[in-house]
Amino acid sequence: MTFDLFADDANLNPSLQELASGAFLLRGFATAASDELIHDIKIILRQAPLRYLQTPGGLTMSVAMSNCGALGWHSDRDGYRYQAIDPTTGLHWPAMPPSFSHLANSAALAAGYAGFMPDACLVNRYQPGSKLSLHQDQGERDLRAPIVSVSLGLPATFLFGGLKRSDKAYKIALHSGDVVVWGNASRLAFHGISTLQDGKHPLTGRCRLNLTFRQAS
Ligand code: MD6
Ligand code: FE
Repeated sequence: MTFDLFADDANLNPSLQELASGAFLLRGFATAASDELIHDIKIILRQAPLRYLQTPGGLTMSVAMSNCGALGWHSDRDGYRYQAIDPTTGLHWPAMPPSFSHLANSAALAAGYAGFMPDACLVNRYQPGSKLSLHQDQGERDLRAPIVSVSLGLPATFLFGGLKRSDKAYKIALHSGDVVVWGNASRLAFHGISTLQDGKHPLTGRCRLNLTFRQAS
């Protein structure tokens, strides 16, 4: 029998991988909940349809976005911000379903962040050819809270860099059900998603859906 030095303390949860200080990958953490999440995403997108936002520089993003929760993330020529009203419908964003807040809270806890109470959830849809350039998530008022990001459907390559845009970015394959929790020393790390490859997934068809939870206010 081999004696595993680290079995008892360093990694109690074998599906928890530390990507960098404060950033964790929980492989398959959302798999059991994924049918319920997809069901709830469909309801949200009927009330707040996916749309292609403009960057402050005037480019149209290739990832289609919507939101649920008290606040939604928005971008246009005037910049990035959180707002309570969906500019497409003029209504409040749909409420965050309990399936979402429960999953986000338990994933954060599993990564060592107790008491995570998201008030904003960005729903991202990537179709083949979509990508998200390297960026920092920094519009949230309190940077002590982590971000929780859930992948559903087609796989994607997550780019994870450092605190400077020029830092080398590592590539991490994200599959359906994987959750990334991101805080503390990594909270302002640059990150992005490489161009999505074509494929078909039983849960989503020809796309990847991503839920990104924040404590924005
Ligand atoms: C995505 N995710 O996975 C985009 N941000 O589609 C993000 O931009 C992200 O996964 C902060 C923390 C984790 C993330
Ligand atoms: Fe991000």
